[in-house]
Amino acid sequence: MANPIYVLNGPNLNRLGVREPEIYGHTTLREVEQMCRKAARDHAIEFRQTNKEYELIEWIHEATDKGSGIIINPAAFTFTSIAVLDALKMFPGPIIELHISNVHRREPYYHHSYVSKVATAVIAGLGAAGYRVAVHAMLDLLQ
Ligand code: DHK
Repeated sequence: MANPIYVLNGPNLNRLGVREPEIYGHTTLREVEQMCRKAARDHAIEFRQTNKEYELIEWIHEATDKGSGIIINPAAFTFTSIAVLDALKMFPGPIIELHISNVHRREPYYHHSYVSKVATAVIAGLGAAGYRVAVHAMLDLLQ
């Protein structure tokens, strides 16, 4: 069995479905998880969300020891956390940075991503469907 793909989600994403639906849509995080598992077929997925920066960092460390790829929506930590960047620098496999919205069309404080410095690829603006695209892309990268 291949090592799992870690799908990691940062702060406020637990509120998907009711959080600014005009931006993030009506799909819930649970539905996103189901979408990822369906897209991954028989490849193992670790799907997690946290509002705690330290916990996201610890999960990146866990993925470094046990995972094959990381798909990460760091949410607001994207733009603020050098600690998340430093953790991702240790990951030897492919990293896909994911945003539901097109952050580059939004407020200027969403325009600079620390995570993009280490990401293999960035997906932004596809809505929740971006997670499915990211899983398919990750499976290709892991071939
Ligand atoms: C999610 C968030 O919570 C915001 O902080 C980002 C990102 C955008 C998203 O589009 O998935 O700016």
